[in-house]
Amino acid sequence: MNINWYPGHMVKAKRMITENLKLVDLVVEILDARLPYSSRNPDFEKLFNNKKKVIVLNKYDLADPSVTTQWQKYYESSDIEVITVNSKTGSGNKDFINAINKVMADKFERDRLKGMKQRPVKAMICGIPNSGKSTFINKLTGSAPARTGDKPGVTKDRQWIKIHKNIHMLDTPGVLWPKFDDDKIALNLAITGAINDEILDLEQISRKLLSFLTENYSENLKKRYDLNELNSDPHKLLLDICMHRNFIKSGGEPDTLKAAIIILDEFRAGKIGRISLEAPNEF
Ligand SMILES: Nc1nc2c(ncn2[C@@H]2O[C@H](COP(=O)(O)OP(=O)(O)OP(=O)(O)O)[C@@H](O)[C@H]2O)c(=O)[nH]1
Ligand SMILES: [Mg+2]
Repeated sequence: MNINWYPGHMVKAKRMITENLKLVDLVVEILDARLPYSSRNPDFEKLFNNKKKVIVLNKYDLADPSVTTQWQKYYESSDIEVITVNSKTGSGNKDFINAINKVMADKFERDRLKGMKQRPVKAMICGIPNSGKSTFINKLTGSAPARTGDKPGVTKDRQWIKIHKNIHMLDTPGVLWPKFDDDKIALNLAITGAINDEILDLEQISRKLLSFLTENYSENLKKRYDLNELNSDPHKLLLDICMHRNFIKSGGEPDTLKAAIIILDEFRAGKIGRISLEAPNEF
């Protein structure tokens, strides 16, 4: 598997993020709760090293809650403010405002001692494509100033938005990095829709997802596709799902591509269950 997706607009977006870094009080790193390691851009980690930050584990509703708790502990043990949110419902938004106020508390206090009036906090949200940055902002504002979409690369330019009475946030386009360290990271990003589907072999990605689910969430898989047993060969399992769902091409051949696309869609929509693709003890 050789997946890379680092088009020119990401290079440009990274430059924009770097330039705006000195203008903001803190960064909000939004991660996908299903893959908090693979969805953390290593370039950002370096870039934001000396910056105040809050980590948002978004799409909490799609992730395995017990694994997410482990991830929260993992970040807390490095003294990083971390919160979980579901941007579709806005659950966790209050915790987010509290986390920002906590991270900014010493600065507020310094300003107060100097007799300065409190300026609005300037935050910049950064994350990989499709992680839910714009949806999160829209839910915080209660309106829809930021464009969203169920594919990567929706936000094209930067956009300042007032999200709370004293917090302004800069929405930025999703950014990946030039080379993924290992196949597992690339695969996790591909499975969750952070990489443009058009450059992927979707049958291959789906087979890998089926192997992972067979190993880690077999009951969910059996239930969703009405299977009593799971074939240990992922290609055969894909064929079984094809047959069950009656995905047959006009010549009578099983339509494995259609099955692959549906499995990925259903996984991404949470229909197979709340599933985490990685846990902290793997790293
Ligand atoms: N289930 C669920 N879906 C979410 C959540 N947050 C965002 N989404 C969905 O994820 C998709 C991507 O959301 P966007 O807000 O456009 O993501 P983005 O990070 O702004 O993406 P780019 O602008 O492409 O970088 C949309 O289909 C959202 O509805 C969440 O917490 N839970
Ligand atoms: Mg966006």
